[in-house]
Amino acid sequence: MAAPVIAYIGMGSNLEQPVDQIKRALLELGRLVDSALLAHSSLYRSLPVGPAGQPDYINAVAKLSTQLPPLELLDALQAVEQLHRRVRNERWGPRTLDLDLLMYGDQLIDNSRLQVPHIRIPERGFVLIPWREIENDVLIPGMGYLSALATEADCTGLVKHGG
Ligand code: A4P
Ligand code: MG
Repeated sequence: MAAPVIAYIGMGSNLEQPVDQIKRALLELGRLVDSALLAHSSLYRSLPVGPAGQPDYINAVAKLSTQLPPLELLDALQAVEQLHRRVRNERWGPRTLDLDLLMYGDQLIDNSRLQVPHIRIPERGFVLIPWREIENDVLIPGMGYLSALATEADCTGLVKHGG
């Protein structure tokens, strides 16, 4: 068995009761094979980035320990998306559940299916602020420290759900 690696997952939903979608997805992440859910952030409401006219998003970040290799973890995350009847239409369009592999240990991955760290981390307050809630600081390979990126993040319209 491979040694466990820490991975961070960005979660987003803006269709069909997004709060319930994210809560269910957290339970499913907790059941991933050869993995353990170590922590997760609060749920946040955020303004949509991408095509206009779509509903607000609910976003969260989860921390896993996993023995799955990166592409197997991506397969497992996409299987969870499928449980939520995710339909892929337009880029950045509305979705029942989006699970992005933000970071996988200290690895830099760039192949046809997977870029890690996720390339849009630095521009997304809805990822950085929830992430900072569960991780005081971490060096994101090739991007810098989470704390520094989070300080500069655009947080317009980002609010803790229920808070
Ligand atoms: N892929 C490559 N790298 C990764 C990775 N690190 N994690 C590939 C996950 N997947 C990765 O993804 C398309 C392909 O990216 C996958 O098949 C995988 O092989 P997708 O989830 O089908 O498509 P997508 O999500 O529409 O595209 P993308 O580029 O992942 O979009 P993002 O960056 O996820 O943006 N606004 C708010 N407020 N909150 C959001 O959560 N999310 C998006 C989606 C847009 N606007 C948003 C939010
Ligand atoms: Mg995605």
